[in-house]
Amino acid sequence: MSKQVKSVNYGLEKIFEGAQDFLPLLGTDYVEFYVGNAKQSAHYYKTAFGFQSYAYKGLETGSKDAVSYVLKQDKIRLVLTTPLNSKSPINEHIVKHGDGVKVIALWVEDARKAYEETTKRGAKSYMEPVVEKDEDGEVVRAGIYTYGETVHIFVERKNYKGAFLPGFRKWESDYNPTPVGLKYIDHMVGNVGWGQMNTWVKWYEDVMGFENFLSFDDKQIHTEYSALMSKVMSNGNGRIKFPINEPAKGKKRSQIEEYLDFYEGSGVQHIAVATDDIISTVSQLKARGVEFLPPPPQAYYDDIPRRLGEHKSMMKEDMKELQKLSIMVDADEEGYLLQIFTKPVEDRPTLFFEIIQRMGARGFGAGNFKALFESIEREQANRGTL
Ligand code: TYF
Ligand code: FE
Repeated sequence: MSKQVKSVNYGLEKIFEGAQDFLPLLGTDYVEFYVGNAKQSAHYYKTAFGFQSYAYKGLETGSKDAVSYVLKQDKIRLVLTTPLNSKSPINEHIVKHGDGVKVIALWVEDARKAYEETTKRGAKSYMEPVVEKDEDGEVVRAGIYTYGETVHIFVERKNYKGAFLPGFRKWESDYNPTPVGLKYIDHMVGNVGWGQMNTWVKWYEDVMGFENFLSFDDKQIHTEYSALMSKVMSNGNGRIKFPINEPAKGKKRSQIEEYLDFYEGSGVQHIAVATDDIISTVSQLKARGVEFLPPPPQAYYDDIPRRLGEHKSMMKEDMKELQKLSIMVDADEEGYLLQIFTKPVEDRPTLFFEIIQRMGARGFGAGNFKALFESIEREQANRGTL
């Protein structure tokens, strides 16, 4: 069992008992990336990650300045957006950050109220409430800035029966590689600059009504060369989890600093997607060319029975198979989890994906941090950025 968890606050139901949640969130609505070439990115996410064609807007639908492709796999919706001319403000985002996440959209009952409650508490406005309509009904959206240039858009779709949003049409394609078993977004992690973690922790508490659910300090998260700090923020019903990382002083450049240097600011570091069969999902992703971090050493696998502790007998997966795929295993008070991390999916060492299967555990794999960060450092050393 992991001994690295400093503070565990699993009783979220209790924290929120009695108190009114002023920002009820139903789930993640979509994640929008600003990219240099949405057509090719869409092909990558279909071919490599098993996403399905879902919706489209572009010149053919009257969208003159930008094209967006919407991809879907179970509950996950990705939107890939690219500008069609040099005047679009999307260009500035891409020039500065490279391809990356612009929008973490949150599904709400009442977008106007979500906007009012958060801006009243100090959120900086990105987009005042707008009502968009088509023959399938109407959607209300409003947005606020979070860390860096990243934004949260609140999406109210209770009076809408169309596929995605007004302005989009269904995207029919003859090319639809099979899904790989990705189910929903488990968490999305933000990297913020030196000394800014607690500012953003407080922002999520004050502005969004979130709670700090887990904390890891640099004494727990370090390797020989680098360190970082991380606090996990969760909304009231636990459906939305946003860990926030900040670099800490080490002998060499930590992966968080590397991210901040290459993204040129704070932004989304990784998107963790859940599967209920990680062996099948990861086997398919590898066969389709998704690149994962180099494997942890044998000693890491030798130590798994100790980390599993009392959950050892519960484990259904074959350890040899997990090791063959370089999947990592950790446990906490409530169960175990299986996880693995891709290499960055852009040429800049910025955004990457995590594949996670939770078998009762609600933690984030603290027992894997050291092995994971050492794998990342081997990659940094290869790039000459450690
Ligand atoms: O989300 C998490 O906390 C885990 C571990 O730079 C992690 O996935 C933490 C920091 C990091 C990479 C992974
Ligand atoms: Fe994670």
